[in-house]
Amino acid sequence: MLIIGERINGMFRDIANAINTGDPTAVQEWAKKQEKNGAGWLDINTGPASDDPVKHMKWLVEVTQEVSDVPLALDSTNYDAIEAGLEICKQPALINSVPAEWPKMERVFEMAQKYNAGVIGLAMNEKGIPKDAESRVALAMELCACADGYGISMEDLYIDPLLLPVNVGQDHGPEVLETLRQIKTLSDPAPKTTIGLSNISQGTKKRELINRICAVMLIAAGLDTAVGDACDDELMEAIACARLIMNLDIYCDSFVEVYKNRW
Ligand code: THG
Repeated sequence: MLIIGERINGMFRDIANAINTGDPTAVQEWAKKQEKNGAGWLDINTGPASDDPVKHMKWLVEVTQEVSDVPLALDSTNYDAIEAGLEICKQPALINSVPAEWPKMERVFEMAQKYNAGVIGLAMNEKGIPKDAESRVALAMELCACADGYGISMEDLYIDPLLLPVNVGQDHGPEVLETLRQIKTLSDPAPKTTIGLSNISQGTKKRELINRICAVMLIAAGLDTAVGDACDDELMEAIACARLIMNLDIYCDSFVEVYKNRW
């Protein structure tokens, strides 16, 4: 499974410092470390404190691409920042993300077409994140229909049912699992799925344990990819095990070593 490495995010103090000082060391170290541990994309997010997301997104993309060839997931609610990043990406990128709202979908799907990018579509709209699976699936369907209208294939659309911290929205957990199951029945071919895995454990104890167990349960419900901590070896191993049991990857004695850099 391809993990979208979450670590280049201004939410983390070392990345916020790098952005403020213009010293790329921390960004480039995390880029190399996540690539080495098998990340399939690197999430790039300027963080909540950035006063110039367009400039900072460009800088993060530039310095990351100096040391890594892993494709990037441009993570912002500022679409000018996403477009500035797309203009300089050396490889097809992922746009992270768009809610099921006009005119945001129009802007994002047009950009995706122009830059040959994939899109993460969020199961939310102007009214917020619905609780029940049926409403999340209805929003997923709107995203699929709109993407299709812009010629974006289901291969390039990743639906994110939106995972809330377990200490905030505990009753959302089973709904997210049910949403993942139903998304695979929406169309043939079905869109792909992704999720912000570390959201589940924000503000809790035993964060890594909660993230690992959650990843396994989400994979059993059909999750294809996740924004997560690629540098947590036990998470990566738990994912490999879950994929074996789901018959998604082929078993061999040293499967963890063999597949570590191939998800
Ligand atoms: N869906 C999609 N993209 C996303 C999210 C999502 N991108 C951002 C986020 N959610 C996923 N990435 C993170 C990155 C970090 C953390 C959680 C999710 C995290 N950070 C520490 C915290 O808040 O406790 C930061 C503090 C620190 O350790 O320094 O947990 O849902 N499509």
